[in-house]
Amino acid sequence: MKVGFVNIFGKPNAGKSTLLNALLGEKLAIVSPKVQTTRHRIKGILTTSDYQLIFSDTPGIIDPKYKLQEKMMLGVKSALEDADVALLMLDIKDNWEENDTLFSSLKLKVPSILVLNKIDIVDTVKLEEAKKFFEGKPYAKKIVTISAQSGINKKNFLKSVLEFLPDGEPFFEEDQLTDLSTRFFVAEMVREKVFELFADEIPYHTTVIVTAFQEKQTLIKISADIIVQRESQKAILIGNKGEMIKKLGTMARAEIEKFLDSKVFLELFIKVRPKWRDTDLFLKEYGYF
Ligand SMILES: Nc1nc2c(ncn2[C@@H]2O[C@H](COP(=O)(O)OP(=O)(O)OP(=O)(O)O)[C@@H](O)[C@H]2O)c(=O)[nH]1
Ligand SMILES: [Mg+2]
Repeated sequence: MKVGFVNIFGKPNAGKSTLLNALLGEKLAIVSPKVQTTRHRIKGILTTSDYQLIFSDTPGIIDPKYKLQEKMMLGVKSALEDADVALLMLDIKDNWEENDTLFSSLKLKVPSILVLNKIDIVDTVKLEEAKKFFEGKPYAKKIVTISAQSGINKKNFLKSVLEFLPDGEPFFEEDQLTDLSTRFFVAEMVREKVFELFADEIPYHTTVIVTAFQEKQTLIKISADIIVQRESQKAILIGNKGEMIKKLGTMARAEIEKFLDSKVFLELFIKVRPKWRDTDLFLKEYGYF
């Protein structure tokens, strides 16, 4: 049996989370058109009788400016350390030189595959140019071109990955999909809607934590805190006569019900915690280790 950690790296917005979801056939990681959506390393496990692949989605690599971002980069670091194969992913429309510099700086000792994503938005000429640019780079043992959003040829994709993996014993039970809790994914779904509904600094000053999760007879009752840094942000989240928080709740609930396959009662509370992004105690409380 082929077994190994297949960790996805790249700049923010490359499409890493979209790829993880496509590979797993399940929406595990939240996705948004804004940068720095993912803040944690998220494992997605794919097991058959022939292999167990433990994929990891990671936060987009950045130069951290505050403590939350430092914690985000710790998730990247741990994934760099235990990868058996690295998937180095970029948005084909992004700057190739910049990505080249980033991928070289990772100094990977394990085989890595260059994944050119979003090929649906370029013509074949551009695609060939990109392939030529990356061909022969030491970190590009192989080049794979995909559109993670329109759907990938999973069989082909996995074939490229399996080539580089060792034989081994599985680490996880065959029906285990991830190593993170349901509460984590629920909080993420609320956070995804914050990314969708609000602009500017709001998504970046916000986090979400589930504070109660009770399975009742006919539904699941969930309470979550939405944490912001300032009173003015709380007012924006609430909106005129509460219309924004209501909209947020409705959208998040729909997503959570799909994920849990159950009716859900969702209660949201907004809390102001000045400078939570730079305060160790808050970061820990909100799940950023
Ligand atoms: N056109 C197109 N858009 C894509 C493709 N893959 C992802 N996207 C979009 O690109 C944006 C970013 O996707 P994500 O999966 O959130 O990117 P990410 O690399 O996880 O980003 P961070 O979590 O911020 O590091 C989203 O709007 C996706 O819908 C693709 O193949 N084609
Ligand atoms: Mg992501």
